[in-house]
Amino acid sequence: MAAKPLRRVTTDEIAAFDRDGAVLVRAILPQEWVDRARAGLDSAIAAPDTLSENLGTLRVDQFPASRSPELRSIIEESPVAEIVGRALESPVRFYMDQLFYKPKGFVPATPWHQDTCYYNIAGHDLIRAWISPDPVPRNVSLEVVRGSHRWNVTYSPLAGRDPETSTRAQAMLENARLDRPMLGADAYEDWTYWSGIRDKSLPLVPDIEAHRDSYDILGWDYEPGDVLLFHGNILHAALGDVTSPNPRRAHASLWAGRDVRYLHRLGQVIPDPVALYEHEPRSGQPLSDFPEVFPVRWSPETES
Ligand SMILES: O=C(O)CCC(=O)C(=O)O
Repeated sequence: MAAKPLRRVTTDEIAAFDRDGAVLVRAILPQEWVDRARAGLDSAIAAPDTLSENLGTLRVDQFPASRSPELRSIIEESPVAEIVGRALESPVRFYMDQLFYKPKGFVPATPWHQDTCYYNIAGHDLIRAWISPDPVPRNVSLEVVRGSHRWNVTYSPLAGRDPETSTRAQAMLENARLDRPMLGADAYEDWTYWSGIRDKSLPLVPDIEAHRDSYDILGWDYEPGDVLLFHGNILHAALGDVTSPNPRRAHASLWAGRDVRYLHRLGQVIPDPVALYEHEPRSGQPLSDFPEVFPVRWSPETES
């Protein structure tokens, strides 16, 4: 049985998540899970795999829980499943996780992006739980464009921009280890972000940073024990480009509620969870068609 949170997610927090697309749920994760997150992040950071990528001084790993028992326990045994399920008011299935590591010293910003286009799933009941064992003050913490989870737009993945028109994409291609995108289970052998350039129909993320006053931007001072919840379709970024005496280690898990379905995207960037490939999923299938890969981790029907 999973561990309980320090307190219930309040009705105000549930309403804020629904309205704004993000909410910082303060002081809800017991210290034991903060400590496990720290241990799991440190061991995963020390042992990169083929799905680890250095984007300048930002290190991003895909599916780190698949190789870290501590991070796996955060998915399977911690109160995180209950916290996301209560905010979504839905049974929840774990889809995938990522690690974001910015060492002490120069802490880079994370550019504005939307996660939707990076995965082969679609739906409104998508929620991200972002936790850190480090205090993350406002000047290096996450920001969202309030309400953008309801804009009903899928933007082009940042890292997948067309190298013919984007210097950022050109630089990524030059650094890529591959000369072709790997999209199936073979992506686990070696992988970079650049397969996203395959879908040229998606609009670019607007230049939010250059026009901050035109957007309703939400941000927070984060403390260990808080859980930052944000919607899977929201535009988000992290402030940075400052010097910090502390590292910034973060674990972000993506959870799916009732309406989430498989959707094969032309410009998919991140491989599917490896166990899904043998089921040969078709677009439109609900994740509940794959209970062995995506078991329900928490449900309001079984808990009051
Ligand atoms: O931690 C960060 O800087 C970025 C996090 C992020 O983009 C995400 O969790 O989707």
